Amino acid sequence: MPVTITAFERSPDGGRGLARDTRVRWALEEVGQPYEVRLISFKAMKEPAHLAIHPFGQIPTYEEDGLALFETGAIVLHIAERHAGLLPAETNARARAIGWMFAALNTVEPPILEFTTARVFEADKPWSRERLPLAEAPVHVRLRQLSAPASATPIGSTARSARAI
Ligand SMILES: N[C@@H](CCC(=O)N[C@@H](CS)C(=O)NCC(=O)O)C(=O)O
Repeated sequence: MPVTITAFERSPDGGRGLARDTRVRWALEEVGQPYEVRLISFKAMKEPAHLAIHPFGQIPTYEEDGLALFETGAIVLHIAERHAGLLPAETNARARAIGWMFAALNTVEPPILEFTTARVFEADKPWSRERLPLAEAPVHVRLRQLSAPASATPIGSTARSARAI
């Protein structure tokens, strides 16, 4: 059974990666794994067939040989564990790389999501002008921290180790 992922049927780019399916497509393409994409409507995402593979009724999902996964972090980790090239082989370097995956999802993404919500989806609200700078500031904090030399070194060395496999 080929790998099949789901993506939005209706999105500005026609379900070709603007949403979180980007992460899964990127990982699959990095390791050279062919995959099929099942485009899904907002209505179908909340129906039993899709809820059986994604309890929150979202995209993306990942299906392969009887295995169904949801959550991009879990899917990307699964791909990285089954194919060489995305994670370093050395135990400590691998643990550090996985740590950065969790950081991306749990520490970096939330403030960006908060800001995106304020900027895009709440732009018409009466309190938007006051809220926007409050939502933007934490994004700058995270980006500054990521740009600082202390964190740039582990990111760089992890990337180099991964490429060296
Ligand atoms: N934490 C989840 C988030 C999944 C998610 O929010 N998916 C969005 C598209 S990027 C979605 O399906 N939104 C529609 C909805 O929640 O109804 C992951 O990383 O997979």
